Amino acid sequence: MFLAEPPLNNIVSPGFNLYLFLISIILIIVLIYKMATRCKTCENKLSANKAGTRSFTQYKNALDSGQHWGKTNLKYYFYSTSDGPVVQDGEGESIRNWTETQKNNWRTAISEWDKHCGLTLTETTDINEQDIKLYLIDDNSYPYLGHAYFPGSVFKGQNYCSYNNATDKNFTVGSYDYITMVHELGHTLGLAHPHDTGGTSTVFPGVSNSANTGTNQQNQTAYTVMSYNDLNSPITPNNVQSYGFIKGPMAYDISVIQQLYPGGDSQNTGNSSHILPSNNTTGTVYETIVDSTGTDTIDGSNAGTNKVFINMNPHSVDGDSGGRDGWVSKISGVDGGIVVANDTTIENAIAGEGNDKIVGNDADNAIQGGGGNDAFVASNGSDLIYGGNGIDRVYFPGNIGFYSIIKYGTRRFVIYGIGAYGNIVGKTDVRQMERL
Ligand SMILES: [Ca+2]
Ligand SMILES: [Ca+2]
Ligand SMILES: [Ca+2]
Ligand SMILES: [Zn+2]
Repeated sequence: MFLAEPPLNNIVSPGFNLYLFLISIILIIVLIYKMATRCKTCENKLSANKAGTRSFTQYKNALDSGQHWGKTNLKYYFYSTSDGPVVQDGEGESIRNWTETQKNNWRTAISEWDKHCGLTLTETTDINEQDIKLYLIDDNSYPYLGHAYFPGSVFKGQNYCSYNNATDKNFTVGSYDYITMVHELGHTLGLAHPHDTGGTSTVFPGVSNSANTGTNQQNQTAYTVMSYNDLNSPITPNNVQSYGFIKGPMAYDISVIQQLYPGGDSQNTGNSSHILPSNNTTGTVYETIVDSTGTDTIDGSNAGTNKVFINMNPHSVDGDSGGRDGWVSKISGVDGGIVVANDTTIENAIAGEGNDKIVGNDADNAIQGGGGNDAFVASNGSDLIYGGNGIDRVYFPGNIGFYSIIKYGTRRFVIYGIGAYGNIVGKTDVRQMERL
């Protein structure tokens, strides 16, 4: 009898804490050996975070330098050796010419910011029109991957990438080195680090230095590209690769940049299929998706029998852990995946032939588990869940006393959530299902 089964809201495995502890130890050891620092924009002393209720405002204040551009049309310009040998901030690095491949990767990084906010970032070949100045510097004595200045600086717009320190000289989109482009451009537009007090910014809750991931591990590049926890974060690869990192601003960055420069492009209009990357190769990235309209799907059906984890919920951007294994939907063993942006609604999900786990959201969902022994976390709304083959199970986050269950034939159940007044507050129609 399914009602007699173990507590339905207990979905954390008993090995969780030990795993987290071991990961933390490895993280600390590797960080000690980390050679290059992402950038040196902010050298202010760190400030301890006050305890208290976490909110988006708290995270926004940590990423907002307080310095912003006073206009929305910004032109960017690629510096070359023909523009003269002296870098304008007087630090004396020598300039190198950008290759066309490097420029194209910059254009991707720039468009990734452009589409999420009301700024219009366009290229110019007229040095007199430049707002954002893109330098490739080549200096053996320079110890950083890049640096940039806030919009309130006399050096505003200046943005430097170090060729000398880059492992992937192309700055391939999704590579460890490409992060520099997205990160430094964040500074150029006015974003600060989550771990220090650049401009008038605060720090993320629970963060006392750049290596801390903070409360619920929010200080990592999977959630903000302004973090230093890129290499060896809990999610990204543990060594420098030409894939496996981020493509653009992530959930916190997107929510903050939208507030600083309201507006932004419609994205993924129509019915969209957001396919989870299924192998580690060039182009495999972590990406935060904004989806404006349509009936949309996160699709992990190309995972084969590798485990798929899908969290359909939009990132809360208020310090929540995601609560159900985190905010990143991904295929096990693949360094890449999807985070749903805060204001985006995904309706449907498809897993693969492995033992997968899917967490629904407040919308009306249609969810397919595929083969394998799948686990589903039920959610608000009127949902339809197909277990597929295997021994599948649906977990309900509330007390079983608040649900009414009707069984239809074999392997089909309809579960109604019961509100405080005996009213029906949600419906989950479960098919091909062995366990509740
Ligand atoms: Ca869509
Ligand atoms: Ca499955
Ligand atoms: Ca739902
Ligand atoms: Zn930085």
